[in-house]
Amino acid sequence: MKALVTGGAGFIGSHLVDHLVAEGLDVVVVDNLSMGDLHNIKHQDKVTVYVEDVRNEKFMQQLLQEEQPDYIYFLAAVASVADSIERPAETHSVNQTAVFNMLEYIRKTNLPIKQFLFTSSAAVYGNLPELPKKEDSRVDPLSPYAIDKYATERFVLAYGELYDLPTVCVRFFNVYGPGQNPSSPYSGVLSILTDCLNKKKPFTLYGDGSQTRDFVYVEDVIQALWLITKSDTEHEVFNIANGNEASLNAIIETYEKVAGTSLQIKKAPGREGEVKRSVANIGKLIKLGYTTKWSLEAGLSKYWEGA
Ligand code: UD2
Repeated sequence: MKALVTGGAGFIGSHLVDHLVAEGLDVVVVDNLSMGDLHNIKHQDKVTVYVEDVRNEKFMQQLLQEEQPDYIYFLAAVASVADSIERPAETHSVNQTAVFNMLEYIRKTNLPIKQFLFTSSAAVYGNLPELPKKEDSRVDPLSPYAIDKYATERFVLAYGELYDLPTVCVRFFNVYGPGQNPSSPYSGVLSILTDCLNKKKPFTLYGDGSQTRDFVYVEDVIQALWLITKSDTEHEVFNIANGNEASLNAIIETYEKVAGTSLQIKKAPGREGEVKRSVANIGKLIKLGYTTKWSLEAGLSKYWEGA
């Protein structure tokens, strides 16, 4: 069996690649290294890596023909709401057009795939008050990023239904763990917190810290992705989260305890357009056999150990 992972040198992608290798699959990675790093992949010697952009349509078509993957995990994205607001046309070309072009090619050539998995985001839910977020909750995509993710989900599912393709979508909540790049102010807050605690740098807290998120350790995310693959599920959307709501203040307090050091905090006004509260219903995943193995405290301890 062969898997293609776009964005396979990125934070989540590289963990997935390592898992797929361990499961005995042949793995092919396409990554333009805009955020990713080949060192993130533990078993580089066992993986075929193409440093390319998923927007290179000709390249991607040739790759699909030559490699004939059974499983396709589309993780390549510009995963930043802020970037999508600053450069909507460019982020659209990655977050939607590249995915659409691949689907269209698979349809036209009848490429015999076993599963096409598209990775979307909790961003699609926007700021609506219903909690916890269920896959069939109302959506309110507010940024070009969220709109691209939602519209692409719809393409992926409609292509699945209309052309009998085995497609599935997942919505990541706040994923954290080793390998997350803390270099941008829009990087995951836990990678920034780790960096600040490690280097004794001040941490900028946006807002009063009462905003909540559903943080899920990357190993649980990989568990969820693999369960979805093994279940041969089609035409469904799954939240991938921990299912627990934690405020940023509570997270900081837990992390300080875990790290045995205190954080220097600088206060700043809350970020515009931010979601106030976020937590997922993970019932659909649980039905596939998902159990969260990493509480926030355990995940933070493990993350801190390796930091
Ligand atoms: C996450 C996703 C984003 C999008 C969004 C949808 C990540 C990294 N980002 O954004 O792509 O899907 O969900 O809702 O998963 N914060 C600070 N100081 C910092 C950095 C962050 O106080 O230096 C705060 C930030 O204002 C927010 C919280 O920490 O309230 C979490 O921030 P984040 O960027 O990790 O994730 P989020 O939920 O805003």
